[in-house]
Amino acid sequence: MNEAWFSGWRHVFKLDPDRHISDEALEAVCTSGTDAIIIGGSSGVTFENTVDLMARVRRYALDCALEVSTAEGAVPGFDGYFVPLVLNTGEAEWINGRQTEGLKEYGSFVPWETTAAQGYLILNAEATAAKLTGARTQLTEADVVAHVQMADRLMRLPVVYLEYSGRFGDMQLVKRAKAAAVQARVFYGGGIDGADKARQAAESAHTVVVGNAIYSDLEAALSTVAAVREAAGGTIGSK
Ligand code: 1GP
Repeated sequence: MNEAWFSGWRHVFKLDPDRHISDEALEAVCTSGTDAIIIGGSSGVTFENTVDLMARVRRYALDCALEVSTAEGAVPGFDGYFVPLVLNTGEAEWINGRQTEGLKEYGSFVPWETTAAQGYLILNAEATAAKLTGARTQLTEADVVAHVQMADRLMRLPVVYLEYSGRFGDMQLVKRAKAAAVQARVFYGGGIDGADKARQAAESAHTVVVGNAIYSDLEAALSTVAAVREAAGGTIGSK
């Protein structure tokens, strides 16, 4: 396991700059005991809405990272940066095209010590990110393991992200991905709508990401923090 700045994260809330969250809800999320906030979204992300949300999260003492999906939305001042590479697309634009375009413009400003690539496997065909990137979501277990080996062993990416955004995924597949990863941290996100699914995800991946539930059922979203902590053996922040 790598010792990167995010290596202790077990539970993460992901906030979308393009969606409204009240001050009260944001306070509840940021003081919930979660390890970190990731700010990111698949559409409607701008410099302005990203800065605005970062400034609001900054009132609280927890890590706040940006998932950089567009060069325009690359805002300075975060504790860390993730750059997604979509591994299961046939469109090179989403693997290295947009990333190198962004680096041509902003490469000299990148805080490399706190910037990490995420190897994304998008597995829900209905997810906005899957449609946007032309992801090949119908992967067998052998396909997933091969993608993890490519990301983890060949490319030595520090994160493999199994993304089911909007739908709860196949935990057996997630467990196989985690077992195949030697140095990468396996993130899981998608469809966690309460404690039970959060626990299952925590038993399958290193890091559990909860997004949509924050907006649809805040209490259920908050209950995922303790569920992940319990599945992790009482310590959030452990590996
Ligand atoms: C989205 O993986 C995250 O990028 C979380 O997914 O919104 O379905 O919780 P949900």
